[in-house]
Amino acid sequence: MSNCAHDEIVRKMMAGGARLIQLRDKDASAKEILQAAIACLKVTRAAGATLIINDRVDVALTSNADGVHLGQEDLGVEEAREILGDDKIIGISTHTIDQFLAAMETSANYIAVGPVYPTASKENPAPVVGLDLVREARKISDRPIVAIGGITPERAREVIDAGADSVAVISSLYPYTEIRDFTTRPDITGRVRAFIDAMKD
Ligand code: 3NM
Repeated sequence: MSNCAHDEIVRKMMAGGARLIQLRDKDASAKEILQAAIACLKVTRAAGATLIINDRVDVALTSNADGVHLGQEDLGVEEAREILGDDKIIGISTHTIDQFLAAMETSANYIAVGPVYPTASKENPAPVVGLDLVREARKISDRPIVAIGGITPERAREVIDAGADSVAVISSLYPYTEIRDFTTRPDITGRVRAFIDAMKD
């Protein structure tokens, strides 16, 4: 997806009400992802929103992003903390209760749980954890929980009711095929709004 304008997508998301955005582009080169991070940060900073970088602590550091999101295979939370400092947001993905418990022993600012539903956006995703892992995680932790994987506006309410504080979404905002095809112009702003409406108390 490295040929699309990430900052333009960020602008559209923010227009719909998104306040915490993760830059994730597994196909981008180091140069492309750093350039994208700098461009996206201009947009989020101007509006007081938050931008974190997926996987890449080096890119988060050099772009002075607001933080980084780590997978189980990435640098550890405390290693990232040492590099980025106490003021940055560090989140980590977990796929089992044992991984969640391990994440609670770290200084992670939030813990992601997933995939809650089947997802096509990730290569080799972990087995679907369902709402049960969200509920279990909520019972044992006050740490912000982010649910991820296959979440749609229709499903968002039950995810929040299960105990998630927020949801992380890719394909329901802009299917990968649509975003590469600039003729279809997905309504990213409208889709973000639909999520926020669905999750209102
Ligand atoms: N991480 P969509 S699921 C990036 O379980 C990612 O940790 C997951 O995309 C995890 O909203 C996932 O299209 C993909 O399902 C989320």
